[in-house]
Amino acid sequence: MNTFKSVFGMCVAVPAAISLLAVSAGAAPLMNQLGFAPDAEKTVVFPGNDANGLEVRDLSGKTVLKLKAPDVYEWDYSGEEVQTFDISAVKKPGTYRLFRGGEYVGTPMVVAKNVYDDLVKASLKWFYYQRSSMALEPQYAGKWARAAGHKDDKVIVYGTDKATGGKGKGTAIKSQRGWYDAGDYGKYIVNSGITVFTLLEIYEHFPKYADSLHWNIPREFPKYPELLEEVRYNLDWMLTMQDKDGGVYHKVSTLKFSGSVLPENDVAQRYAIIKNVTATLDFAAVMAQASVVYAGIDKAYADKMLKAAEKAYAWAKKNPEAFYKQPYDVQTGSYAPGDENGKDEFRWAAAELFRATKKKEYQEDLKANAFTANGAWWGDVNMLAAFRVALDSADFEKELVDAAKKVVMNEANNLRAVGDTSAYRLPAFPWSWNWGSNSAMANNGMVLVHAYLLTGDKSYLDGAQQCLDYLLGKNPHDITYVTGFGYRSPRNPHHRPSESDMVDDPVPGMLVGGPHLGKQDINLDGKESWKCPNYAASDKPALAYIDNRCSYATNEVAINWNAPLAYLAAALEAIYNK
Ligand code: 9MR
Repeated sequence: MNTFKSVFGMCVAVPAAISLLAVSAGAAPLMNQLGFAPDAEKTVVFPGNDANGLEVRDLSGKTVLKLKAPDVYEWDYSGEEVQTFDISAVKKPGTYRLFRGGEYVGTPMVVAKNVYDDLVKASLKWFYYQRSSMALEPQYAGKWARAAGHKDDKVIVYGTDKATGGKGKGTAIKSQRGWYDAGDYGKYIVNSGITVFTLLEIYEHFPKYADSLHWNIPREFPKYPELLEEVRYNLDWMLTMQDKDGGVYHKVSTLKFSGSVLPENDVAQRYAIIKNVTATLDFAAVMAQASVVYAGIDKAYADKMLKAAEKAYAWAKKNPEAFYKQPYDVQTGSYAPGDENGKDEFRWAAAELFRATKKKEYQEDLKANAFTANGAWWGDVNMLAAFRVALDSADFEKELVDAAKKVVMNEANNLRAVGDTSAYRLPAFPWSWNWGSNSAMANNGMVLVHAYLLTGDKSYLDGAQQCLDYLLGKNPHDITYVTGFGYRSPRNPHHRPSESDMVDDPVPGMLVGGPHLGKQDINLDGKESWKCPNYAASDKPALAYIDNRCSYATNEVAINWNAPLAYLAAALEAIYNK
């Protein structure tokens, strides 16, 4: 489809001479509340329609930039008329104030190196806060310290006990460690797959930058870089999910979601639920990737992971139709898209396994399973395969590398075209506005970073900046969507520990899901009083958000959403400040 045209068509220019009537003088600017690197693109959005230009003054009061009022454009995703200024010319590190019509508007704007370091650290530290099976000690967790929850030393294999249709007491396995997925306490292999991949990509692309950061977590493997220490906590759990025959269970969870309680108080029986092909392939892919990343620091662990990856792939080849179907008595997350075909997971696993082993058979499988234009999200991992092949081109046949590069660059070019022409300067597609829309924006940013790494063309980095700007305040709600960051941020995320710990501040560093029109958690018929008030009345996707813990569809948090936020912020820091 022609994305450029369809989205460009929504951005209607209003004739300037008629519309510039200064009807909304004094409106506050929407912008990245953490600031910008000196060489970054810097855009500021003003809702409304104001004849005044913009002045940027430094803290001595000196005007460093003066711009005329730009044309007014409408942003279809919010229905607003806005004016967007490009203030990239302000490059000197410092704190600035914006003035319109002689009045100071909004909050200060910062230009500096390392403006996102704290964000990168907090978004990674959050994975520590999500650890199951262990207590969080005050020396690491501060006021968010808590007792251990979910030991997971006796998880029952679903279907083997009487409660789930089996005959006896059930087969128990140990499935310890690992991160809670989100606001709930489930541990899901499919979602762990894309999350671990994304975190390891930070290490693969920006190892020096990753090593320069420390975020105070307990050290079990002091020789590991901190990021790899954190990721190992989840890899160890993933390894427990592989059965002897190589197949991998979909998830560990209770049958129903728990109430809003602390981990220690969610004591219902947990199950290892149903081996299937997509979980097994996602497992194979990240184990193969991790075996490459960890090889230099822990050969024995890397070998163990590679063996597990090959065994998983072999199981998947024997069971290509074994798709996950949520049993009638299980209500926790399903992580199974309706249109499942397994091709994208096979593609990704084959790409990772070929890089890790150089065995011909994996490359042959990859050649027989052409890239598509889809991804990246948990439900379609095609783009992860494309990233791998496009950026590790030395290993793969040229034909495959060209195909992978084409997929990444097409997506990046479509995004860039939208970013440059949309009223908000946001590279988003109509289908980006879904459950977890904020992660779609972060994943779009990741595509743009990969395009930059492939070409060195800064315009892709500008596109990635636009994605991060949106998440950090350049949005109609004028908030950063990350807890604890910026002037205004979510206070009431759908996150059981934050809801039940009696600490006023939510756990910091969490990216909430973000606006969309799915309305799954709205009390539409008036009969489900536990659901949310109607926050989506206007039918504009970018507005459909509520900072209320009732909103599991817009205000939950999740590991696969934080990981691309961390990647995007880390990439911009590492690239601009190298
Ligand atoms: O991120 C998932 C989203 O794409 C789905 O539409 C939604 C409904 O199935 O589920 C989301 O994932 C949730 C998971 O099922 C359970 N843990 C919380 C996740 C974030 O809301």
